[in-house]
Amino acid sequence: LSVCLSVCLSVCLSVMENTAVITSTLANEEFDRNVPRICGVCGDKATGFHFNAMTCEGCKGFFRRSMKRKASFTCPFNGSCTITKDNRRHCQACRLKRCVDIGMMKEFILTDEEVQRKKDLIQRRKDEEAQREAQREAQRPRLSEDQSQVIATLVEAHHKTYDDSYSDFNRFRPPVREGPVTRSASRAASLHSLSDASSDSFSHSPESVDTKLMNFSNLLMMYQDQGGSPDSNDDDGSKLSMLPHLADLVSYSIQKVIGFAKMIPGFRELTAEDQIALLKSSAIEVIMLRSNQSFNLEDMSWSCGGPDFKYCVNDVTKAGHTLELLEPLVKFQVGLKKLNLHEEEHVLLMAICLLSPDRPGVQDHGRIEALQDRLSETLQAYIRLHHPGGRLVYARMIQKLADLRSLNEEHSKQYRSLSFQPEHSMQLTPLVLEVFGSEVS
Ligand code: VDX
Repeated sequence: LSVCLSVCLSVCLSVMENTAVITSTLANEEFDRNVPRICGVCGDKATGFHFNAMTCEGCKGFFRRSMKRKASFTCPFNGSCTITKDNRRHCQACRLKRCVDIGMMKEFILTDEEVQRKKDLIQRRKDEEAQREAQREAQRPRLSEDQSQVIATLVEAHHKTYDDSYSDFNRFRPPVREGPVTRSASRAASLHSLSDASSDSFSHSPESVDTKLMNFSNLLMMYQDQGGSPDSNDDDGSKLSMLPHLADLVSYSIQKVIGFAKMIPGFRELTAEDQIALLKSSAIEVIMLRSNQSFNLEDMSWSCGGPDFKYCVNDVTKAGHTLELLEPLVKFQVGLKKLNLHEEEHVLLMAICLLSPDRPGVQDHGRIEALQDRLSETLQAYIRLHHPGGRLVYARMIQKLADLRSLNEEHSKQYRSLSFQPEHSMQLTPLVLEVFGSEVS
């Protein structure tokens, strides 16, 4: 109540100084923040400032009607009634006196025309604001129909080819992390079949990449029968104990990358030769990109369910790779993870990586560049419109593509040494041998 009084007081004073509006606005804010709005006349709930004082609707109407009627009231008592919400109708004289006392002024009452003009003005302002908002909305740049479609297609393609449950990993030859590989472990491992995984994502169209790579699914099974021979020699089993599992993981991932590539708009329309050239040169990069989805910043490992399918740097060294690759690879994963890409950006980046025209062996450079440009523009537009604070995101993503080139280079180097050793290359899959091999199609 004392706050209410002081506000009323300040309003009364300021009226005299002709700064009523400013002061009442200030006072109003004070009210909004701190005080329940109480009618200065009767103590009922106030609805705001009316004729220069904080009042309820009832006292507002009472004051206006009284002034319009030029009513004069006389108090039936001694002229000092206390006005409350409940008794305010009992003594009009004291109620009106109270109105004047707290600063209500008849000069503030609008004529009917003024009321109408004020209403019109308010309505016009509302209309104008709505119009401005509609204009802003219409002018806001949007993704083109085509761009939205590209994004939707890629996101769907990724969902179809990346299984967050990682349940297929149980079909890979099992990971072996400690001690020498036992004969039985090795044998059990080789019985795990990848043939299911190889068949599900392939269709039979004569001119596309899958037919060429399909030849190797037969080989894939032959290889496994061979590897599963109980007589095979495992003397060297303690070395590269993780190679069978990671080779199967990568082989499986290559199939998924192929499945993804086939759904990138325009990819299937390329010649089989160009499809293969693009896949062979980018597969490892796309695998590194997509693996970021399982990469975990807390423990710097790829976590694909349970302790078995959690891969740390040390595990990968047991597949024949060295820190020269793995250190920058983990750095890359950390940097990429910290970009916090939207899924839309993540899938566009993979598609852009795959459709790089500057890969060895590509014929139709122009066509691939055009496809990649379309994706890059879509990515830039997406970031501009949908990534808050994303000013630097595109540039950083392009830098990641550059990082991938050198990771690819280092992987190729290390893979070459691996594949030159028959006891190790025999642990790979035909698809891995085909895709990472140096033969040109
Ligand atoms: O995200 O030279 C994704 C699916 C999941 C898991 C995953 C992780 C990728 C990893 C972790 C995927 C283990 C080590 C890998 C790394 C990416 C590249 C790296 C496989 C694959 C190895 C350097 C690759 C070595 C391959 C080879 C032995 C043939 O798809």
